[in-house]
Amino acid sequence: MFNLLKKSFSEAVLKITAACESTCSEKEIEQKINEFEVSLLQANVSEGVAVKICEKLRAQVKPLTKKSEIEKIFRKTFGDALIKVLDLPKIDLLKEIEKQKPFIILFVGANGVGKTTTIAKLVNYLKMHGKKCALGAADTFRAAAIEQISMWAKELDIPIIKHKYKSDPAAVAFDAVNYAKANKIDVVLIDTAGRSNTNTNLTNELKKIKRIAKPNLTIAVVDALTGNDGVNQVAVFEENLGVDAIIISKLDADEIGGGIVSLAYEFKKPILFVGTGQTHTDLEEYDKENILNRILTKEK
Ligand SMILES: Nc1nc2c(ncn2[C@@H]2O[C@H](COP(=O)(O)OP(=O)(O)O)[C@@H](O)[C@H]2O)c(=O)[nH]1
Ligand SMILES: [Mg+2]
Repeated sequence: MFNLLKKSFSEAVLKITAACESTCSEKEIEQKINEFEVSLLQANVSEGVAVKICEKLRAQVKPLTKKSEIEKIFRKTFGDALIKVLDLPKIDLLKEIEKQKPFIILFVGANGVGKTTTIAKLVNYLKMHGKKCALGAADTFRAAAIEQISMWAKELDIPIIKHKYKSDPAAVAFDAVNYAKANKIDVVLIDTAGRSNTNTNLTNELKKIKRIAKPNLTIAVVDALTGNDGVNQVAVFEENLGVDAIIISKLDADEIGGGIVSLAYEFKKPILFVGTGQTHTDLEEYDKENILNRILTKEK
């Protein structure tokens, strides 16, 4: 996990220490920090964060800094800058759910990012906390999507409200909410279709679902692997629909690593959970220290 970002960091430390005698010259420091900035960008860290981190390093690593001190300074400066970026507003989901019954969650995200799988994971989490859930299969764009979410509903043993393939997704959402009201359901999770994120039909469809279902929470699911495109995807949903929180999927498969840092920096919205696999138990609550440790832990 996060191997490229880890490597950027450990190589930057190695290169700068190798370039220095007992102390470093200003030119060497400048050159190595510039190289580090480029490697951060290559590891999907957005420009704003990379620039900030490197400014801090420039301020901390001085020409008379002892070679033996450099790794410590790099680690501390990089770690402090990252933890600041990863420190996001929080939503206490279980507490929010207590306030409103049924609590309605709308999931949006580009095609294939992991929305449906994430919904299954969240259902499992909510069930473990004693919440009664129901699903709205409002991705009516693909027949297979309705089958896929129906299989999750079966596996997790919860009700699902679905209509025919190609039917109006807003009508599915409407029925799911009414079902929940009539059946004392705590949480309704509404799946939606993802196409290209600039598709106007999809945007209008999602707006209609939102108008009709009146979700308490709109969650954008983003694939950790998409890097800067993930930032663009969320920006489009934020602009057209409004996004309250983010869930990042596929962290287990993220060999690069900067995506989560960029999403945190660009939106400063709560990241509720991270997805770490393909089964319904592969969901972790977002924990900034944990993410930081994963970034800073040396590769084996
Ligand atoms: N490795 C990994 N795969 C995931 C994760 N979440 C989803 N996937 C996989 O990504 C693919 C697309 O997921 P799906 O939920 O259908 O995406 P959707 O089109 O956004 O609904 C599936 O093969 C999932 O098993 C995750 O956290 N880790
Ligand atoms: Mg889906």
